[in-house]
Amino acid sequence: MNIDKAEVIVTSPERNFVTLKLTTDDGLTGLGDATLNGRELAVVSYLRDHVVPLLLGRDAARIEDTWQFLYRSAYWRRGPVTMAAIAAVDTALWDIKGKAAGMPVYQLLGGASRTGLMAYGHASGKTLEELFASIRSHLEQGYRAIRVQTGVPGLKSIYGIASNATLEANGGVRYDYEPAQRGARPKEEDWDTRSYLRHVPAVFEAVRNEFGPELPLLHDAHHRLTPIQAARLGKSLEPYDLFWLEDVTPAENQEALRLVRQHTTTPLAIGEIFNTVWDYQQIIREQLIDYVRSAVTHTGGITHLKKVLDYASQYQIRSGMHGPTDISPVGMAAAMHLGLAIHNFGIQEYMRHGAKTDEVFQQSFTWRDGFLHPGDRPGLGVELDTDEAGKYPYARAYLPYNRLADGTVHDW
Ligand code: GCO
Ligand code: MG
Repeated sequence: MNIDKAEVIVTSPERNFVTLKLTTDDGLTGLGDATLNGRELAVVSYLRDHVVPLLLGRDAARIEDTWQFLYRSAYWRRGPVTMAAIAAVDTALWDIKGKAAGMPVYQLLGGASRTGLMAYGHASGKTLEELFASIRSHLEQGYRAIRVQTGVPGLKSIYGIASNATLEANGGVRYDYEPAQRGARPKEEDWDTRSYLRHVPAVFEAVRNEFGPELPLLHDAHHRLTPIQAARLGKSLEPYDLFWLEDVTPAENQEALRLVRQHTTTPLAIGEIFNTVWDYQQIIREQLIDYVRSAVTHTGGITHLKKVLDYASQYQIRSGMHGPTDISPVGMAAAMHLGLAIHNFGIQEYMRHGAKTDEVFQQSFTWRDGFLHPGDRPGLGVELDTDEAGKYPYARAYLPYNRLADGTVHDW
């Protein structure tokens, strides 16, 4: 079962996706997600120019060996581009192994540890009224856990809050949150931490008053705070019993989380921009977080993320895999198989892809009563329609960024 063909497919139904498709000499195919939002073509080149030539003729059954070969032989380790490329190869090989065995990937990972994966969706609104409407609409869609993002008085636009500007920029397609915007330059947004810190606890109080104590609520600070500001936010949100508070500080500085932890019992989630176990080494060992946020797509695939999560499980730290729409249906399927199999599953982020994306990627997962299941087709359960994919060429798109009132570039 050798790899006979390796294709990198770029398609942009509603947003850009990069998919690696491997075909073996006995005709099995496997898919891997290599999408790196806003920097997609760097991974395309890494794969096409450097990895594909190495894959041809390799034994498709040797997943661990291929992972180690790609990681170690490059010499230049880690980083989002490298790890997204390795992830795509790894995921495609798991897909092939599942098809060869006639089993869904979760069976190969040890079988199901639960009947379904609780998922959270993104509710947002510039005003309380819009936010409540968004929460209600998510509850109607079946969500049993909800991320709450809010506008802040005095700020024009904040990443993560659906707005009319995004609607226009994306040709009238409404998203639950702001995707990378198509265009030649990133959109500039504004930020003011003091207003944010004053406003957010009041919003959570209002949400709890309206929706009661049971509903699990999450919030993403998107790396915008200093450690002491993060500590204050965690403390001020304690009365509202958050499921988690996400990315409170830019976590390249793992030590910063110690200070946050000393001051608050609000559970912390981190890791959507991490790409190896080394990014987690200290924060897991010192129990500075409660949830691992990495996506299979950005963390070296199923093989590597499973190792991170097994390490985390020794400290009762659970998974909370990244799942916005910039994770393709292939990456989402990989997350669902892994999440179903591991013992320390926590929650899965999930938002629906658009109708065009669902035509390009034929999927077999189910979404019932707030729970996801990857389905029981052999492999990942996703197929790519290359004719459909070909209808949507790559469209340049950038994530936005922030400036403070005095013009300083800020974390966004
Ligand atoms: C989340 C994230 C996303 C990221 C996006 C970047 O928690 O879902 O913060 O909104 O910003 O995936 O590409
Ligand atoms: Mg996030």
